Amino acid sequence: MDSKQTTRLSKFLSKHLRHAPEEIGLHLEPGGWVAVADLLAACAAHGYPLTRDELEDIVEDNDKQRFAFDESGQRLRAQQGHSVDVDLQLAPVAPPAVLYHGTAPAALPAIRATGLQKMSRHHVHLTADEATARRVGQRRGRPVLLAVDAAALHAAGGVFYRSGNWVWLVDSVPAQYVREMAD
Ligand code: HQG
Repeated sequence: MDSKQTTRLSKFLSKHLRHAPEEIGLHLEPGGWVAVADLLAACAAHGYPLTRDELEDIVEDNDKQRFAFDESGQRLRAQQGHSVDVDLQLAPVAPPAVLYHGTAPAALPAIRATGLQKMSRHHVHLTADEATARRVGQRRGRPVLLAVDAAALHAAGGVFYRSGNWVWLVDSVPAQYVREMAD
């Protein structure tokens, strides 16, 4: 499979495992899982046929490790990024002292006023490394890098989760924990 096809399939999987499972007749189980057999059948029925081996390659090669099989290999899920109501069954973890978030200049006034909000997703997404946060911000033009005082928010009762692909997830970050970093 060439990289164009892989990207096309990966986007299709992201869409349906994170946002619109019903659109192709899937239902996410607790944890966000779907049976691989059901997923392959649904993909084929909607114009995205792929084999189990091709799915394994997509999961393995994905640049952000967006998908993961369960231990049996019979179920797949998106590791994070959902907008559908799903309990990923992650355990709360103490975060590193500082986490980062990349955003766009246009979002800054609202973030200054109301902190980081999850918007259409299930959680606010944070990362432990600045470079990744910068890349996330770049999707919307010039990136603005924000540092989050995760230790203080955690101490104040903020509950943090870490997805299997090392994205840090939290319900919201009140403005007093957000610091704007210089370019
Ligand atoms: C902003 C991609 C106004 C927030 C990426 C962001 C990431 C506010 C946007 C993952 C706000 C939401 C998630 C507030 C936050 N007022 N705007 N109070 N609080 N925002 O896409 O974090 O390729 O839902 O800064 O790489 O950008 O899909 O979140 O700009 O890991 O795997 O509202 O999605 O990964 O945008 O990105 P998003 P995000 P994938």
